[in-house]
Amino acid sequence: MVKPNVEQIKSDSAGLRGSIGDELANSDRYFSDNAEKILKFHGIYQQEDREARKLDRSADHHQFMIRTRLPGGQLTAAQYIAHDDLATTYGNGTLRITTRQDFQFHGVLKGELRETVRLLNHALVSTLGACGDIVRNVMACAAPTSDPQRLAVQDFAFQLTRALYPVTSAYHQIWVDGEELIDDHVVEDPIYGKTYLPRKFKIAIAYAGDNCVDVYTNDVGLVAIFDEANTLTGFNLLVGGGMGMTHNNDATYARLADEVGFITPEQVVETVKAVVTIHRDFGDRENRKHARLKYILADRGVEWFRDELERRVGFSLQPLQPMPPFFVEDHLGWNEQGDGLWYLGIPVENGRVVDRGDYRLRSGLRAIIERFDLGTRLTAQQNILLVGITDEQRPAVEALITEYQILTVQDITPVRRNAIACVALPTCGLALTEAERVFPAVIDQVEDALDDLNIADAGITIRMTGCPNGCARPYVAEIAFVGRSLEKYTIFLGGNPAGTRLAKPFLDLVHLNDLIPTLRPVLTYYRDERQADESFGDFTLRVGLDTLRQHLAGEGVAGD
Ligand code: SRM
Ligand code: SF4
Repeated sequence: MVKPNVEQIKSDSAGLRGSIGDELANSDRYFSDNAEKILKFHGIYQQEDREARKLDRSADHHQFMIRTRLPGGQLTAAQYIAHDDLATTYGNGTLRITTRQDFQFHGVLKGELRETVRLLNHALVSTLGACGDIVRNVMACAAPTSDPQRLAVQDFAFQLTRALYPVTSAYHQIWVDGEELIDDHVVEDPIYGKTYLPRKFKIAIAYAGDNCVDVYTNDVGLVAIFDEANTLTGFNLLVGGGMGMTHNNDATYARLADEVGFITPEQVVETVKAVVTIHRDFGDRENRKHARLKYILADRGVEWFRDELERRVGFSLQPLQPMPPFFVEDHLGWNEQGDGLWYLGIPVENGRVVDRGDYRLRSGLRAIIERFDLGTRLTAQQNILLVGITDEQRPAVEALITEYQILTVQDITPVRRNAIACVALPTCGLALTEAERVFPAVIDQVEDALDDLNIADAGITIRMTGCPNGCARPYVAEIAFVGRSLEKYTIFLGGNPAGTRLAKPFLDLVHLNDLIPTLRPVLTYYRDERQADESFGDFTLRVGLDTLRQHLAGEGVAGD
Protein backbone atom coordinates (compact mmCIF):
# COMPACT_ATOMS: atom_id res chain seq x y z
CA MET A 1 0.00 0.00 0.00
CA VAL A 2 1.28 3.51 -0.80
CA LYS A 3 2.20 5.42 2.37
CA PRO A 4 -0.19 8.32 2.88
CA ASN A 5 1.35 11.66 1.92
CA VAL A 6 1.10 14.07 4.84
CA GLU A 7 0.64 17.11 2.58
CA GLN A 8 -2.33 15.47 0.89
CA ILE A 9 -3.82 14.36 4.18
CA LYS A 10 -3.59 17.89 5.59
CA SER A 11 -5.08 19.36 2.44
CA ASP A 12 -7.97 16.89 2.44
CA SER A 13 -8.66 17.33 6.15
CA ALA A 14 -11.31 20.07 5.76
CA GLY A 15 -9.76 22.35 8.36
CA LEU A 16 -8.25 19.63 10.58
CA ARG A 17 -11.35 17.45 10.67
CA GLY A 18 -10.20 14.48 8.65
CA SER A 19 -12.09 11.40 9.74
CA ILE A 20 -11.50 11.97 13.47
CA GLY A 21 -15.19 12.48 14.26
CA ASP A 22 -16.29 9.32 12.44
CA GLU A 23 -13.48 7.24 13.84
CA LEU A 24 -14.14 8.40 17.38
CA ALA A 25 -17.55 6.85 17.04
CA ASN A 26 -16.34 3.41 15.97
CA SER A 27 -15.34 0.64 18.35
CA ASP A 28 -11.69 0.35 17.25
CA ARG A 29 -9.09 1.11 19.90
CA TYR A 30 -7.03 3.10 17.41
CA PHE A 31 -7.33 5.59 14.53
CA SER A 32 -6.40 5.05 10.90
CA ASP A 33 -3.03 6.32 9.62
CA ASN A 34 -4.65 9.36 8.03
CA ALA A 35 -6.72 10.33 11.06
CA GLU A 36 -3.70 9.85 13.30
CA LYS A 37 -1.80 12.53 11.38
CA ILE A 38 -4.58 15.08 11.83
CA LEU A 39 -5.08 14.06 15.45
CA LYS A 40 -1.62 15.46 16.20
CA PHE A 41 -2.83 18.96 15.38
CA HIS A 42 -5.40 18.45 18.13
CA GLY A 43 -2.58 17.73 20.59
CA ILE A 44 -3.06 13.96 20.59
CA TYR A 45 -0.56 11.22 19.69
CA GLN A 46 -1.52 7.66 19.02
CA GLN A 47 0.97 5.43 20.82
CA GLU A 48 1.40 1.92 22.11
CA ASP A 49 2.78 0.78 25.42
CA ARG A 50 5.87 -0.75 23.83
CA GLU A 51 6.68 -2.85 26.87
CA ALA A 52 3.20 -4.36 27.09
CA ARG A 53 3.34 -5.02 23.34
CA LYS A 54 6.60 -6.90 23.73
CA LEU A 55 5.08 -9.08 26.42
CA ASP A 56 1.89 -9.86 24.53
CA ARG A 57 1.85 -9.23 20.81
CA SER A 58 -1.62 -10.68 20.36
CA ALA A 59 -3.38 -7.95 22.35
CA ASP A 60 -4.08 -4.38 21.26
CA HIS A 61 -1.92 -1.92 23.20
CA HIS A 62 -3.02 1.33 21.61
CA GLN A 63 -3.21 4.29 23.92
CA PHE A 64 -2.86 8.04 23.54
CA MET A 65 -0.68 10.87 24.74
CA ILE A 66 -2.43 14.21 25.15
CA ARG A 67 -0.36 17.39 25.32
CA THR A 68 -1.89 20.57 26.69
CA ARG A 69 -0.70 23.88 25.40
CA LEU A 70 0.36 26.34 28.09
CA PRO A 71 1.96 29.57 26.80
CA GLY A 72 4.88 30.52 29.04
CA GLY A 73 4.01 27.44 31.13
CA GLN A 74 1.33 29.35 33.03
CA LEU A 75 -1.62 27.69 34.79
CA THR A 76 -4.12 28.80 37.40
CA ALA A 77 -4.72 26.64 40.46
CA ALA A 78 -8.00 25.41 38.94
CA GLN A 79 -6.23 24.44 35.71
CA TYR A 80 -3.57 22.54 37.63
CA ILE A 81 -6.24 20.68 39.60
CA ALA A 82 -8.08 19.83 36.37
CA HIS A 83 -4.87 18.29 35.00
CA ASP A 84 -4.28 16.41 38.23
CA ASP A 85 -7.85 15.04 38.26
CA LEU A 86 -7.57 13.85 34.67
CA ALA A 87 -4.23 12.17 35.31
CA THR A 88 -6.08 9.98 37.78
CA THR A 89 -9.30 9.48 35.86
CA TYR A 90 -7.96 8.88 32.37
CA GLY A 91 -4.16 9.09 32.46
CA ASN A 92 -1.58 6.77 33.96
CA GLY A 93 -1.58 8.46 37.36
CA THR A 94 1.26 10.82 36.48
CA LEU A 95 1.61 14.22 34.88
CA ARG A 96 4.62 14.90 32.68
CA ILE A 97 6.04 18.42 32.48
CA THR A 98 7.55 18.79 29.03
CA THR A 99 10.66 20.61 27.91
CA ARG A 100 8.37 23.23 26.32
CA GLN A 101 6.45 24.08 29.48
CA ASP A 102 3.43 21.91 28.73
CA PHE A 103 1.82 18.97 30.48
CA GLN A 104 1.40 15.56 28.90
CA PHE A 105 -0.94 12.76 29.87
CA HIS A 106 0.07 9.26 28.88
CA GLY A 107 -1.98 6.11 28.66
CA VAL A 108 -5.36 7.63 27.73
CA LEU A 109 -7.60 5.19 25.86
CA LYS A 110 -9.45 6.10 22.70
CA GLY A 111 -12.86 6.01 24.35
CA GLU A 112 -11.64 8.50 26.96
CA LEU A 113 -10.17 11.08 24.61
CA ARG A 114 -13.26 13.17 24.08
CA GLU A 115 -14.04 13.51 27.77
CA THR A 116 -10.42 14.32 28.64
CA VAL A 117 -10.13 17.06 26.04
CA ARG A 118 -13.61 18.38 26.85
CA LEU A 119 -12.81 18.68 30.54
CA LEU A 120 -9.51 20.38 29.79
CA ASN A 121 -11.36 22.90 27.67
CA HIS A 122 -13.83 23.48 30.48
CA ALA A 123 -10.82 24.46 32.56
CA LEU A 124 -9.87 26.82 29.68
CA VAL A 125 -6.91 24.69 28.62
CA SER A 126 -6.50 23.87 24.96
CA THR A 127 -4.61 21.08 23.26
CA LEU A 128 -5.09 22.49 19.75
CA GLY A 129 -1.74 23.04 18.07
CA ALA A 130 0.25 21.35 20.85
CA CYS A 131 1.56 18.99 18.14
CA GLY A 132 1.38 18.92 14.32
CA ASP A 133 2.80 21.05 11.49
CA ILE A 134 1.94 24.30 13.14
CA VAL A 135 3.22 26.83 15.69
CA ARG A 136 3.66 24.91 18.95
CA ASN A 137 3.52 26.13 22.52
CA VAL A 138 5.21 29.51 22.78
CA MET A 139 7.83 29.40 25.51
CA ALA A 140 8.79 32.29 27.77
CA CYS A 141 10.69 32.67 31.00
CA ALA A 142 8.30 31.31 33.63
CA ALA A 143 9.47 33.38 36.59
CA PRO A 144 6.61 35.46 38.01
CA THR A 145 7.36 39.14 38.18
CA SER A 146 5.53 42.32 39.06
CA ASP A 147 7.81 44.43 36.87
CA PRO A 148 5.52 45.73 34.08
CA GLN A 149 8.36 45.71 31.55
CA ARG A 150 9.13 42.07 32.21
CA LEU A 151 5.43 41.19 32.29
CA ALA A 152 5.12 42.79 28.87
CA VAL A 153 7.77 40.40 27.61
CA GLN A 154 5.94 37.36 29.01
CA ASP A 155 2.68 38.65 27.54
CA PHE A 156 4.11 38.19 24.06
CA ALA A 157 3.80 34.43 24.61
CA PHE A 158 0.02 34.97 24.74
CA GLN A 159 -0.11 37.54 21.93
CA LEU A 160 1.84 35.24 19.61
CA THR A 161 -0.26 32.25 20.61
CA ARG A 162 -3.43 34.15 19.72
CA ALA A 163 -2.00 35.55 16.49
CA LEU A 164 -0.82 32.15 15.28
CA TYR A 165 -3.66 30.00 16.57
CA PRO A 166 -5.19 27.86 13.83
CA VAL A 167 -8.56 29.05 12.60
CA THR A 168 -10.82 26.02 12.61
CA SER A 169 -14.13 25.10 14.15
CA ALA A 170 -13.22 21.41 13.94
CA TYR A 171 -11.61 21.30 17.37
CA HIS A 172 -14.63 22.56 19.24
CA GLN A 173 -17.02 20.53 17.15
CA ILE A 174 -15.16 17.29 17.73
CA TRP A 175 -14.10 17.59 21.34
CA VAL A 176 -16.15 20.22 23.08
CA ASP A 177 -19.56 20.55 21.45
CA GLY A 178 -19.69 17.04 20.05
CA GLU A 179 -21.86 18.40 17.20
CA GLU A 180 -22.32 16.64 13.94
CA LEU A 181 -19.52 17.75 11.65
CA ILE A 182 -20.78 20.13 9.01
CA ASP A 183 -18.38 20.85 6.19
CA ASP A 184 -19.96 24.27 5.62
CA HIS A 185 -18.08 25.41 8.71
CA VAL A 186 -14.74 24.98 6.97
CA VAL A 187 -12.87 28.26 6.75
CA GLU A 188 -9.44 28.28 5.13
CA ASP A 189 -6.87 29.35 7.67
CA PRO A 190 -5.51 32.82 6.72
CA ILE A 191 -1.95 31.97 7.80
CA TYR A 192 -1.67 28.22 7.46
CA GLY A 193 -3.85 27.69 4.38
CA LYS A 194 -4.99 24.14 3.60
CA THR A 195 -1.65 22.44 4.07
CA TYR A 196 -0.50 24.20 7.25
CA LEU A 197 3.28 24.34 7.69
CA PRO A 198 5.76 21.91 6.14
CA ARG A 199 6.77 20.92 9.69
CA LYS A 200 6.49 21.97 13.33
CA PHE A 201 7.44 25.54 14.28
CA LYS A 202 8.75 26.64 17.67
CA ILE A 203 8.99 30.05 19.32
CA ALA A 204 10.68 31.06 22.58
CA ILE A 205 11.06 34.39 24.35
CA ALA A 206 13.99 35.12 26.66
CA TYR A 207 15.20 38.08 28.66
CA ALA A 208 18.67 39.16 27.54
CA GLY A 209 21.12 37.39 29.82
CA ASP A 210 18.81 34.56 30.95
CA ASN A 211 18.60 31.61 28.61
CA CYS A 212 16.22 29.49 30.69
CA VAL A 213 14.24 28.68 27.52
CA ASP A 214 17.20 27.59 25.35
CA VAL A 215 16.27 30.40 22.99
CA TYR A 216 18.80 29.52 20.24
CA THR A 217 17.26 26.07 19.72
CA ASN A 218 13.96 27.47 18.43
CA ASP A 219 12.71 28.31 14.95
CA VAL A 220 12.18 31.82 16.26
CA GLY A 221 13.83 33.23 19.36
CA LEU A 222 13.05 36.66 20.74
CA VAL A 223 15.52 38.13 23.19
CA ALA A 224 14.10 41.07 25.14
CA ILE A 225 16.42 44.06 25.39
CA PHE A 226 16.04 46.72 28.08
CA ASP A 227 17.64 50.17 28.20
CA GLU A 228 19.42 51.65 31.21
CA ALA A 229 16.11 52.85 32.65
CA ASN A 230 14.89 49.23 32.49
CA THR A 231 12.43 50.03 29.70
CA LEU A 232 11.79 47.33 27.11
CA THR A 233 13.19 48.68 23.84
CA GLY A 234 12.54 45.61 21.71
CA PHE A 235 13.84 42.18 20.81
CA ASN A 236 16.80 40.69 19.04
CA LEU A 237 15.30 38.30 16.53
CA LEU A 238 16.89 34.86 16.23
CA VAL A 239 15.77 32.52 13.46
CA GLY A 240 16.46 28.97 12.34
CA GLY A 241 17.35 26.95 15.43
CA GLY A 242 16.43 23.30 15.83
CA MET A 243 17.74 20.15 17.44
CA GLY A 244 16.41 17.21 15.43
CA MET A 245 18.81 15.04 13.46
CA THR A 246 19.04 11.45 12.30
CA HIS A 247 22.01 9.18 13.02
CA ASN A 248 24.14 8.53 9.92
CA ASN A 249 22.39 11.20 7.88
CA ASP A 250 24.65 14.23 7.45
CA ALA A 251 21.91 16.12 5.66
CA THR A 252 20.20 16.46 9.04
CA TYR A 253 21.76 18.33 11.96
CA ALA A 254 21.17 20.34 15.08
CA ARG A 255 21.52 24.06 14.46
CA LEU A 256 21.56 27.22 16.55
CA ALA A 257 19.41 30.11 15.40
CA ASP A 258 21.01 32.97 13.45
CA GLU A 259 20.87 36.46 14.93
CA VAL A 260 18.91 38.32 12.28
CA GLY A 261 18.24 41.83 13.62
CA PHE A 262 16.37 43.94 16.15
CA ILE A 263 12.65 44.72 16.19
CA THR A 264 10.52 46.96 18.38
CA PRO A 265 7.77 45.55 20.60
CA GLU A 266 5.16 46.89 18.13
CA GLN A 267 6.78 44.89 15.31
CA VAL A 268 6.93 41.54 17.10
CA VAL A 269 3.63 39.93 16.09
CA GLU A 270 3.80 41.04 12.47
CA THR A 271 7.43 39.95 12.16
CA VAL A 272 6.96 36.51 13.67
CA LYS A 273 3.86 35.97 11.53
CA ALA A 274 5.96 36.82 8.47
CA VAL A 275 8.66 34.34 9.52
CA VAL A 276 5.98 31.66 9.81
CA THR A 277 4.79 32.45 6.28
CA ILE A 278 8.36 32.15 4.97
CA HIS A 279 8.51 28.67 6.45
CA ARG A 280 5.09 27.96 4.95
CA ASP A 281 6.11 29.12 1.48
CA PHE A 282 9.75 27.99 1.25
CA GLY A 283 9.86 24.93 3.52
CA ASP A 284 10.54 21.57 1.91
CA ARG A 285 7.22 19.79 1.41
CA GLU A 286 8.80 16.77 -0.27
CA ASN A 287 11.20 15.65 2.42
CA ARG A 288 10.02 15.94 6.02
CA LYS A 289 13.56 15.42 7.28
CA HIS A 290 14.54 18.64 5.51
CA ALA A 291 11.40 20.59 6.19
CA ARG A 292 12.26 22.66 9.28
CA LEU A 293 12.90 26.37 8.95
CA LYS A 294 16.55 25.83 9.96
CA TYR A 295 17.26 24.22 6.60
CA ILE A 296 15.91 27.28 4.78
CA LEU A 297 18.37 29.42 6.71
CA ALA A 298 21.19 26.95 6.14
CA ASP A 299 20.46 26.54 2.42
CA ARG A 300 19.60 30.12 1.46
CA GLY A 301 21.61 32.09 4.00
CA VAL A 302 20.71 34.72 6.54
CA GLU A 303 21.04 37.63 4.05
CA TRP A 304 18.45 36.08 1.78
CA PHE A 305 16.24 35.44 4.78
CA ARG A 306 16.49 39.02 6.06
CA ASP A 307 15.65 40.42 2.62
CA GLU A 308 12.66 38.14 2.29
CA LEU A 309 11.43 39.01 5.76
CA GLU A 310 11.84 42.75 5.18
CA ARG A 311 9.99 42.45 1.88
CA ARG A 312 7.10 40.75 3.65
CA VAL A 313 6.83 43.13 6.61
CA GLY A 314 7.62 46.29 4.64
CA PHE A 315 10.22 47.69 7.05
CA SER A 316 13.92 47.18 7.69
CA LEU A 317 15.14 45.31 10.69
CA GLN A 318 17.43 47.36 12.91
CA PRO A 319 20.94 46.12 13.68
CA LEU A 320 21.22 43.56 16.43
CA GLN A 321 21.46 45.18 19.87
CA PRO A 322 24.30 44.25 22.22
CA MET A 323 23.36 41.56 24.72
CA PRO A 324 25.02 40.61 28.00
CA PRO A 325 26.39 37.06 28.08
CA PHE A 326 23.73 34.44 28.73
CA PHE A 327 23.46 32.23 31.78
CA VAL A 328 20.61 29.92 32.79
CA GLU A 329 18.48 30.89 35.78
CA ASP A 330 16.31 27.89 36.70
CA HIS A 331 14.18 29.82 39.23
CA LEU A 332 14.25 27.05 41.85
CA GLY A 333 13.94 27.68 45.59
CA TRP A 334 12.24 30.63 47.30
CA ASN A 335 12.25 33.84 45.27
CA GLU A 336 10.61 37.23 45.66
CA GLN A 337 8.15 38.24 42.97
CA GLY A 338 8.56 41.96 43.59
CA ASP A 339 4.99 42.50 44.80
CA GLY A 340 5.50 41.36 48.37
CA LEU A 341 4.72 37.76 47.40
CA TRP A 342 7.00 34.77 46.94
CA TYR A 343 7.31 31.98 44.47
CA LEU A 344 8.80 28.59 45.17
CA GLY A 345 10.54 26.63 42.42
CA ILE A 346 10.41 22.89 43.03
CA PRO A 347 12.65 20.47 41.10
CA VAL A 348 10.77 17.70 39.31
CA GLU A 349 13.10 14.97 38.15
CA ASN A 350 12.68 14.68 34.37
CA GLY A 351 9.36 16.48 34.71
CA ARG A 352 7.47 13.44 36.01
CA VAL A 353 4.94 14.52 38.62
CA VAL A 354 4.37 11.29 40.49
CA ASP A 355 4.14 9.74 43.96
CA ARG A 356 6.91 7.21 44.56
CA GLY A 357 7.02 5.64 48.01
CA ASP A 358 7.53 8.32 50.64
CA TYR A 359 8.29 10.94 48.01
CA ARG A 360 4.73 12.08 47.33
CA LEU A 361 5.33 14.89 44.88
CA ARG A 362 2.03 14.66 43.06
CA SER A 363 -0.16 14.49 46.19
CA GLY A 364 1.91 17.17 47.89
CA LEU A 365 1.76 19.62 44.99
CA ARG A 366 -1.96 19.16 44.77
CA ALA A 367 -2.40 19.66 48.51
CA ILE A 368 -0.38 22.89 48.47
CA ILE A 369 -1.95 24.29 45.30
CA GLU A 370 -5.48 23.45 46.45
CA ARG A 371 -5.06 24.76 49.98
CA PHE A 372 -3.57 28.13 49.02
CA ASP A 373 -5.13 28.47 45.56
CA LEU A 374 -1.71 28.98 44.03
CA GLY A 375 -1.01 29.63 40.38
CA THR A 376 1.71 27.47 38.85
CA ARG A 377 4.32 27.83 36.13
CA LEU A 378 6.10 25.05 34.30
CA THR A 379 9.68 25.69 33.27
CA ALA A 380 11.63 24.59 30.22
CA GLN A 381 13.84 22.55 32.56
CA GLN A 382 10.73 20.49 33.43
CA ASN A 383 10.31 22.01 36.90
CA ILE A 384 7.34 23.69 38.58
CA LEU A 385 7.01 27.09 40.24
CA LEU A 386 4.28 27.74 42.82
CA VAL A 387 3.42 31.42 42.66
CA GLY A 388 1.81 34.14 44.74
CA ILE A 389 2.74 32.85 48.21
CA THR A 390 2.38 35.30 51.13
CA ASP A 391 4.81 35.66 54.03
CA GLU A 392 2.17 34.11 56.29
CA GLN A 393 1.67 31.10 53.99
CA ARG A 394 5.37 30.26 53.69
CA PRO A 395 5.70 28.21 56.90
CA ALA A 396 2.59 26.16 56.08
CA VAL A 397 3.85 25.53 52.53
CA GLU A 398 7.18 24.40 53.95
CA ALA A 399 5.42 22.13 56.43
CA LEU A 400 3.53 20.46 53.57
CA ILE A 401 6.76 20.07 51.59
CA THR A 402 8.21 18.25 54.59
CA GLU A 403 5.06 16.21 55.20
CA TYR A 404 4.95 14.92 51.62
CA GLN A 405 8.72 14.49 51.55
CA ILE A 406 9.05 16.60 48.44
CA LEU A 407 12.66 17.24 47.46
CA THR A 408 13.63 20.88 47.28
CA VAL A 409 16.56 22.43 45.51
CA GLN A 410 18.58 22.17 48.74
CA ASP A 411 18.17 18.40 48.65
CA ILE A 412 19.70 17.81 45.22
CA THR A 413 23.15 18.23 43.76
CA PRO A 414 23.93 20.87 41.11
CA VAL A 415 24.36 18.16 38.49
CA ARG A 416 20.89 16.69 39.16
CA ARG A 417 19.44 20.17 39.22
CA ASN A 418 20.67 20.77 35.66
CA ALA A 419 19.79 17.33 34.27
CA ILE A 420 17.02 16.84 31.69
CA ALA A 421 15.83 13.67 29.96
CA CYS A 422 13.12 13.09 27.38
CA VAL A 423 10.22 10.66 27.82
CA ALA A 424 11.49 7.84 25.55
CA LEU A 425 10.34 4.32 26.53
CA PRO A 426 7.80 2.90 26.98
CA THR A 427 5.51 5.39 25.24
CA CYS A 428 7.58 7.18 22.61
CA GLY A 429 7.30 5.35 19.33
CA LEU A 430 10.61 6.78 18.13
CA ALA A 431 12.76 5.85 21.12
CA LEU A 432 15.79 3.69 20.37
CA THR A 433 16.83 3.53 24.02
CA GLU A 434 15.64 4.44 27.48
CA ALA A 435 16.02 8.00 28.75
CA GLU A 436 13.73 9.27 31.55
CA ARG A 437 13.57 5.93 33.34
CA VAL A 438 17.31 5.26 33.47
CA PHE A 439 18.56 8.81 33.78
CA PRO A 440 18.19 9.16 37.58
CA ALA A 441 20.51 6.16 38.03
CA VAL A 442 22.99 7.62 35.54
CA ILE A 443 22.98 10.86 37.51
CA ASP A 444 23.56 8.80 40.70
CA GLN A 445 26.73 7.52 39.07
CA VAL A 446 27.78 11.01 38.01
CA GLU A 447 27.24 12.23 41.55
CA ASP A 448 29.37 9.39 42.94
CA ALA A 449 32.13 10.11 40.44
CA LEU A 450 32.12 13.86 41.12
CA ASP A 451 32.04 13.21 44.84
CA ASP A 452 35.03 10.85 44.62
CA LEU A 453 36.87 13.47 42.63
CA ASN A 454 36.03 16.19 45.16
CA ILE A 455 34.21 18.28 42.59
CA ALA A 456 30.66 17.59 43.79
CA ASP A 457 29.77 21.23 43.24
CA ALA A 458 30.40 21.02 39.47
CA GLY A 459 26.95 21.69 38.01
CA ILE A 460 27.73 20.12 34.65
CA THR A 461 24.71 20.22 32.33
CA ILE A 462 23.89 16.66 31.30
CA ARG A 463 20.97 15.65 29.11
CA MET A 464 19.74 12.32 27.78
CA THR A 465 17.42 11.41 24.95
CA GLY A 466 16.23 8.08 23.66
CA CYS A 467 16.92 9.02 20.03
CA PRO A 468 18.58 11.80 18.04
CA ASN A 469 15.39 13.87 17.66
CA GLY A 470 16.60 16.00 20.54
CA CYS A 471 13.49 16.47 22.70
CA ALA A 472 15.58 17.31 25.79
CA ARG A 473 17.69 19.68 23.68
CA PRO A 474 20.79 17.52 24.26
CA TYR A 475 22.99 19.20 21.68
CA VAL A 476 23.38 22.35 23.76
CA ALA A 477 24.33 20.43 26.93
CA GLU A 478 27.88 20.03 28.21
CA ILE A 479 27.41 16.26 28.13
CA ALA A 480 24.68 14.54 26.14
CA PHE A 481 23.76 10.89 25.91
CA VAL A 482 21.77 10.36 22.74
CA GLY A 483 20.06 7.00 22.16
CA ARG A 484 21.67 5.15 19.28
CA SER A 485 20.57 1.49 19.37
CA LEU A 486 19.49 -1.01 21.99
CA GLU A 487 21.01 0.24 25.29
CA LYS A 488 23.73 2.14 23.44
CA TYR A 489 24.27 5.87 23.20
CA THR A 490 26.33 8.44 21.35
CA ILE A 491 28.11 10.73 23.80
CA PHE A 492 28.26 14.41 22.82
CA LEU A 493 30.51 16.89 24.61
CA GLY A 494 31.15 20.59 24.42
CA GLY A 495 27.97 22.58 24.84
CA ASN A 496 28.19 25.32 27.46
CA PRO A 497 26.24 26.03 30.66
CA ALA A 498 24.49 28.94 28.92
CA GLY A 499 23.07 26.69 26.21
CA THR A 500 24.50 28.86 23.43
CA ARG A 501 26.97 26.43 21.88
CA LEU A 502 26.49 23.11 20.12
CA ALA A 503 28.06 19.96 21.52
CA LYS A 504 29.92 17.61 19.17
CA PRO A 505 29.89 13.82 18.90
CA PHE A 506 32.59 12.36 21.13
CA LEU A 507 32.12 8.59 21.32
CA ASP A 508 29.62 6.32 19.64
CA LEU A 509 27.74 3.21 20.69
CA VAL A 510 28.61 3.35 24.38
CA HIS A 511 26.57 0.96 26.48
CA LEU A 512 24.34 2.45 29.16
CA ASN A 513 26.37 0.73 31.89
CA ASP A 514 29.62 2.15 30.49
CA LEU A 515 28.61 5.79 30.10
CA ILE A 516 29.97 7.12 33.36
CA PRO A 517 32.90 4.68 33.73
CA THR A 518 33.94 5.80 30.24
CA LEU A 519 33.69 9.48 31.10
CA ARG A 520 35.35 9.19 34.49
CA PRO A 521 38.92 9.76 33.21
CA VAL A 522 37.66 12.84 31.37
CA LEU A 523 36.08 14.13 34.57
CA THR A 524 39.34 13.44 36.40
CA TYR A 525 41.27 15.27 33.71
CA TYR A 526 38.84 18.17 34.09
CA ARG A 527 39.40 18.27 37.83
CA ASP A 528 43.17 18.32 37.38
CA GLU A 529 43.56 20.59 34.39
CA ARG A 530 40.65 23.02 34.46
CA GLN A 531 41.35 26.71 34.67
CA ALA A 532 39.77 28.94 37.32
CA ASP A 533 35.98 28.96 36.92
CA GLU A 534 36.23 26.96 33.71
CA SER A 535 33.08 24.99 33.00
CA PHE A 536 33.30 21.36 31.90
CA GLY A 537 32.01 22.28 28.44
CA ASP A 538 34.57 25.05 27.99
CA PHE A 539 37.29 22.70 29.19
CA THR A 540 36.39 20.03 26.61
CA LEU A 541 36.41 22.68 23.90
CA ARG A 542 39.78 24.11 24.98
CA VAL A 543 41.45 20.73 25.29
CA GLY A 544 39.76 19.37 22.18
CA LEU A 545 37.78 16.19 21.72
CA ASP A 546 40.64 14.44 19.90
CA THR A 547 42.94 15.01 22.85
CA LEU A 548 40.26 13.70 25.17
CA ARG A 549 39.83 10.60 23.02
CA GLN A 550 43.59 10.03 23.09
CA HIS A 551 43.49 10.58 26.80
CA LEU A 552 40.92 7.85 27.13
CA ALA A 553 42.99 5.55 24.96
CA GLY A 554 45.87 6.05 27.34
CA GLU A 555 47.91 7.98 24.77
CA GLY A 556 47.65 11.40 26.34
CA VAL A 557 47.78 12.64 29.91
CA ALA A 558 47.47 9.78 32.41
CA GLY A 559 43.96 9.18 33.75
CA ASP A 560 42.70 8.34 37.17
FE1 SRM B 1 9.82 16.00 20.76
C1 SRM B 1 8.78 13.84 18.38
C2 SRM B 1 8.27 14.26 23.12
C3 SRM B 1 10.25 18.58 22.88
C4 SRM B 1 12.16 17.33 18.65
N1 SRM B 1 8.67 14.36 20.74
C5 SRM B 1 8.31 13.64 19.65
C6 SRM B 1 7.26 12.58 20.02
C7 SRM B 1 5.92 13.18 19.82
C8 SRM B 1 7.42 11.22 19.32
C9 SRM B 1 6.65 10.98 18.06
O1 SRM B 1 6.70 11.81 17.13
O2 SRM B 1 6.04 9.92 17.98
C10 SRM B 1 7.60 12.41 21.53
C11 SRM B 1 6.47 11.90 22.42
C12 SRM B 1 7.03 11.08 23.55
C13 SRM B 1 6.06 10.71 24.57
O3 SRM B 1 5.78 9.49 24.70
O4 SRM B 1 5.57 11.56 25.29
C14 SRM B 1 8.19 13.76 21.85
N2 SRM B 1 9.23 16.39 22.61
C15 SRM B 1 8.69 15.50 23.46
C16 SRM B 1 8.64 16.04 24.87
C17 SRM B 1 7.45 15.58 25.67
C18 SRM B 1 9.96 15.66 25.56
C19 SRM B 1 10.02 15.84 27.03
O5 SRM B 1 10.61 14.96 27.64
O6 SRM B 1 9.54 16.83 27.57
C20 SRM B 1 8.68 17.55 24.57
C21 SRM B 1 7.32 18.15 24.35
C22 SRM B 1 7.41 19.63 24.13
C23 SRM B 1 6.10 20.34 24.05
O7 SRM B 1 5.47 20.55 25.08
O8 SRM B 1 5.73 20.76 22.95
C24 SRM B 1 9.44 17.55 23.26
N3 SRM B 1 10.92 17.71 20.73
C25 SRM B 1 11.05 18.58 21.76
C26 SRM B 1 12.17 19.45 21.55
C27 SRM B 1 12.67 20.52 22.51
C28 SRM B 1 12.02 21.84 22.25
O9 SRM B 1 11.11 21.97 21.43
O10 SRM B 1 12.42 22.82 22.88
C29 SRM B 1 12.72 19.09 20.33
C30 SRM B 1 14.00 19.68 19.70
C31 SRM B 1 13.79 21.03 19.14
C32 SRM B 1 13.34 20.95 17.71
O11 SRM B 1 12.15 20.80 17.48
O12 SRM B 1 14.20 20.99 16.82
C33 SRM B 1 11.92 17.99 19.84
N4 SRM B 1 10.33 15.68 18.84
C34 SRM B 1 11.37 16.28 18.18
C35 SRM B 1 11.52 15.68 16.89
C36 SRM B 1 12.58 16.06 15.82
C37 SRM B 1 12.11 17.19 14.99
C38 SRM B 1 13.06 17.50 13.85
O13 SRM B 1 13.10 18.63 13.41
O14 SRM B 1 13.73 16.59 13.37
C39 SRM B 1 10.55 14.66 16.81
C40 SRM B 1 10.31 13.70 15.63
C41 SRM B 1 9.48 14.32 14.57
O15 SRM B 1 8.97 15.42 14.67
O16 SRM B 1 9.38 13.65 13.54
C42 SRM B 1 9.84 14.68 18.05
FE1 SF4 C 1 11.09 10.15 21.79
FE2 SF4 C 1 13.42 10.68 20.69
FE3 SF4 C 1 11.91 12.66 21.57
FE4 SF4 C 1 13.07 11.09 23.29
S1 SF4 C 1 14.13 12.41 21.83
S2 SF4 C 1 10.91 11.71 23.36
S3 SF4 C 1 13.03 9.15 22.27
S4 SF4 C 1 11.40 11.33 19.91
